Amino acid sequence: STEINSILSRLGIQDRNPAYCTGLTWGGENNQETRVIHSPTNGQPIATVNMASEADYEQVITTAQQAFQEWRTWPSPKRGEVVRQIGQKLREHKEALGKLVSYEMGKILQEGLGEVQEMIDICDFAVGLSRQLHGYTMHSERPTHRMYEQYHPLGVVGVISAFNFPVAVWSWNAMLAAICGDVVVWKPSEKTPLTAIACQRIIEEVLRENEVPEGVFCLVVGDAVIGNKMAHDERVPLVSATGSTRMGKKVGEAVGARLGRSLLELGGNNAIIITENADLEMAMRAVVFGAVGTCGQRCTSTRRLIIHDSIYDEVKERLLKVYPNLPIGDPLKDGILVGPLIDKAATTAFLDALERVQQEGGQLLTGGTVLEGEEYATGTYVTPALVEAENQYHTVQEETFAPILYLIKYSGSVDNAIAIQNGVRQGLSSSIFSSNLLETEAFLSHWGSDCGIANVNIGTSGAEIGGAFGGEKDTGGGRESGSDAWRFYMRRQTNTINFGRELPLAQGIKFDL
Ligand code: UN1
Repeated sequence: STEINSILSRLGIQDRNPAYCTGLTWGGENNQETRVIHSPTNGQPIATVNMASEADYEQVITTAQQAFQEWRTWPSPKRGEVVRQIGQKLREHKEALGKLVSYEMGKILQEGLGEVQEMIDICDFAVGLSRQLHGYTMHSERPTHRMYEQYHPLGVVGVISAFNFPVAVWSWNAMLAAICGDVVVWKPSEKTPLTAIACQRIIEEVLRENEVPEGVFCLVVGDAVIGNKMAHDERVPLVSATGSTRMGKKVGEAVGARLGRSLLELGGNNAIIITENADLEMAMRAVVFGAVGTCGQRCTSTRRLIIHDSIYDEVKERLLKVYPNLPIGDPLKDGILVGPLIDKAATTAFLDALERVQQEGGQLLTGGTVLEGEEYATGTYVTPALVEAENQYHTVQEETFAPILYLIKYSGSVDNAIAIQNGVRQGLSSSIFSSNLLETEAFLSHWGSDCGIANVNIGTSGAEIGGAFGGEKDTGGGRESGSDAWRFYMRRQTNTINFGRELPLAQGIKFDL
């Protein structure tokens, strides 16, 4: 449409100039492989991008390494000032970038704008942090000695991001890395490179005006070959990867084999527990947003609902009133709440999972169809599904990146619900709806939820950037975004300083020459 075209030109993405070779970005110059990016909203081609070759990758890493030599010498608050200006630019372009996210990825505009807001928020967070990269001081056991620790920049940080949050996850990593004095090489999902290019264009002017060395923020638009190179590359001390558990295991193994650091944000199988003491009105809002928001394609999407048997039928009925009336369609249209899945393969995975869970004994209550008609011509608009199931079903144990919500019954005390909630391989997000302190505190206790995120009376998705984000078990153990996640982007150094004229040894050792 003309609006999208004007957004593309405003953000500096032209079909004719896909190599994004202006100034501070590289890739796709050394070979001819191109890819046409289609919008999942209507199947229309948006633009053609050049895919980076291995030679392009080499060039990017070399430039990033050189940039690191200089960038690490900048005082952190000066680096923070650059990030502040990036946040400012993102504010100016929020509407356009949010729309492009919606158009390229398929999430509804409200969520596209929300994603850009997360970027702005992490910029603000990082600016403050740039004056607070503090370590501890300790007391030495030796007289006239002082001990403290420092956090120093690490080097090149590789960021592999997924299609579902095509820009926010980069910003969580890149803005923290930047104030920490690291340089970033970003490999976005090959399904959503245009929003990545738009980000590079948006920050480009700030980088130029502040004379930030070329290579501090790099972009490599490539496929799994590039991601794999990064994982094996000793010049990349930290690889932060978001995606499936299968992908994360490969990255983690490759990085681990060279004793590098990996920060993994992998699959979730997030549950909401609804006890007999829940405010159902409130719970329903959280459940529906969590299960069908982003068409079930958040790593924090609600996939399982664990409901006390005394209220099971009521919860089911309430959901059965809402689900058939969900407004599904063009995610850029006002009032739409559910957009399309990312592609045909995702649609097939959705249908497959529904078929398999029914073979295992699951009961499909509503949804599970692919919409037809002109408005839905891509064949990727689906009706969110509700399925009565049991936790141990193979299909329920897996993360299917689509809007399927499994209803699971529990009886007795909340401990039984917690056992079901924890009874999966993944450990990202979890929540409980209850007004009973004994139940909510049990859920948050040492023997409660085993997830990286555990919420009370809010849903599993939509975490704020201020907390550390990530999960346990098959989710990979990484923490990014808020709290002290920044420490992982730096190397820690312990310093002991002698300001006396003697040389006492620690542990009382005598060593007289
Ligand atoms: C993701 O799906 O990879 O908590 C990230 C949320 C968002 C981030 C999701 N703030 O749902």
